[in-house]
Amino acid sequence: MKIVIIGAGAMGGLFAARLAAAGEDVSVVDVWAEHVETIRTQGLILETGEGEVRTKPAAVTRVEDLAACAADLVIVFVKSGMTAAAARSAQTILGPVGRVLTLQNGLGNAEMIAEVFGADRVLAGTTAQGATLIGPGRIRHGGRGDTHIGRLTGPVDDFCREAAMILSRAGIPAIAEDAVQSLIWGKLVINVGINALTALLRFTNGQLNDHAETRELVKLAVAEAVQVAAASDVRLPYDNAVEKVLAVAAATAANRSSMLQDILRGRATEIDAINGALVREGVRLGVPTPVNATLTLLIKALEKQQGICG
Ligand code: KPL
Repeated sequence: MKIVIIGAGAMGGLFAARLAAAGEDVSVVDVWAEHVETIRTQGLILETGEGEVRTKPAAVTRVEDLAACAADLVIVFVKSGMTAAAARSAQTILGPVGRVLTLQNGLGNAEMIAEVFGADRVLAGTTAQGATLIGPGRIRHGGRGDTHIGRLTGPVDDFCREAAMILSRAGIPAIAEDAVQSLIWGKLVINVGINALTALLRFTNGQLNDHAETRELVKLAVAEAVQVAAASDVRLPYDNAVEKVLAVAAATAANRSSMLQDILRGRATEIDAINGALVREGVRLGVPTPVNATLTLLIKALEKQQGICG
């Protein structure tokens, strides 16, 4: 399978490195010229608990430079604010029966891609893998966990199963599943509970468990998310959402959430696709979400104070 990853930050870089190390035909597209140049000249280095893995996937800053590529699978790993643009740019590289996979955080990414390619060609899901972008050409593999992928519409098919198998063979255990919205909301609720709070407090994920006050804030934010999910008729993939979120925070204790990493690197966060999206869904469905509205405003104020344009 010819694979192109758009967005070679922490997660895109991790997937690219693992797929390339497994011998897959993988290329990356990223707007950060220094990162791309480093991958091209020195390779992409993945730091793991077992040592460094060095690979050299093809790397470009513009999708057009892969024009003749006819990819079988495009994986979108850009920040959610860039999803629509990434999907449009993928039109020039996706092969005639190729599909686009999103494992991004937040709501609405799969739907934005479906607007360009049609829902039948979209795979979506979640990953519990964790990674940090250390610098140009260098990624650190953090927490490990399962990746779940399914079709945006309809039950899993051979393509979906093959994509899951290729990822699994590359050391990213992946499962093909039917209930894509349940997966996406399941991850959304986790991000709602962890990301904004860790970014505001500059806490690692694990530190949320250390204080009664932060556990209570997680509980309040997550309770709203559970109510919005129920009003959307989405069944979450776990029974006790607060326990689940605190367990994920414990399992990824040393991680800096992606939102904290964004704030520390002076980049726009995914607040609009996470807590902000929940607030919008709450308004649409008549479910109050005051805690998430407050978290959204606080992160937006923080972005502005740091001169970050959303
Ligand atoms: O998905 C994550 C993120 O940081 O975006 C979690 C699960 C919170 C892990 O850090």
